[in-house]
Amino acid sequence: MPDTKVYLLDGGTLVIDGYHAFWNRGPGGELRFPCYSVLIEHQDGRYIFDTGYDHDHVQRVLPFEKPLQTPEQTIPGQLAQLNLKPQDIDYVINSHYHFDHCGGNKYLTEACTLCHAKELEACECYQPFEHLGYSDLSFAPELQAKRDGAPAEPALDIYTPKFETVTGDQEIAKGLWLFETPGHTAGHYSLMVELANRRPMLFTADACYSQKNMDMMCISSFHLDPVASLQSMARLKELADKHDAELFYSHDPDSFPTYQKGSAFYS
Ligand code: 5PN
Ligand code: ZN
Ligand code: ZN
Repeated sequence: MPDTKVYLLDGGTLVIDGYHAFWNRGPGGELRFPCYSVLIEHQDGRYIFDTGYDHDHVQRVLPFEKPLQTPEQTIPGQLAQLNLKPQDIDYVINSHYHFDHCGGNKYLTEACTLCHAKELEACECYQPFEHLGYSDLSFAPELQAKRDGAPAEPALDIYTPKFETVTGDQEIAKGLWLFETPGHTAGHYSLMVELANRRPMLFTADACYSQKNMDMMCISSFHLDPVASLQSMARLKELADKHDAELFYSHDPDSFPTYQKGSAFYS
């Protein structure tokens, strides 16, 4: 049985203000941070956890985030570096449906799409202040059409993802664990991957942007529920302790350069 391998796919960078990265703490000023996806080669198939942002979407809807993404940093570009095509991906897991985590879903036309049941609901009934976060619905053309008030004629030529929703903590495949970490959004999941030759990798996703957020127990300003967000950060710490797992943060300008990328992998 082949061992599980984990590759990190570099998705480029965005800019937010320091007060958005560190809620009510700052310091303020432009902060450029990385976005990435996680490719897991598993005996049951190829999984991608999060798919980064779409450059054109950000340029159109949030140009103040100054997206920097080369063609090599798109999902097709990153997969090509590993001699893979988008059609080779069997499952997409989305931690949540903010634009910087689902922008590449649309390329993965053969994949079954997995998320928390509450997160799929949130795409249709988010709070008014979550408008920008949930601005990219390209992963679900039917939801996009509904939002646009377009006639619901079934277009057979568009990408129609297969959704599977989950609730609770789940081992979705051997050694692949989803842990509920709500607060940042209603149905946020973090992912732990158990590997043969090293400590488990615990991908926080946006339940914790960076090591600094964890050190200060400071959440980001983008959140549905700040109290739940803080509880989820505490939960990540406990999970890391319990499983002797290494935390991998979602948007950490300091940690990301130390992560293995490209054709290097964790196993
Ligand atoms: C990077 C980023 N920028 C803006 C928003 C937002 O409005 O909700 C989430 C989010 C982001 O992750
Ligand atoms: Zn987010
Ligand atoms: Zn994010």
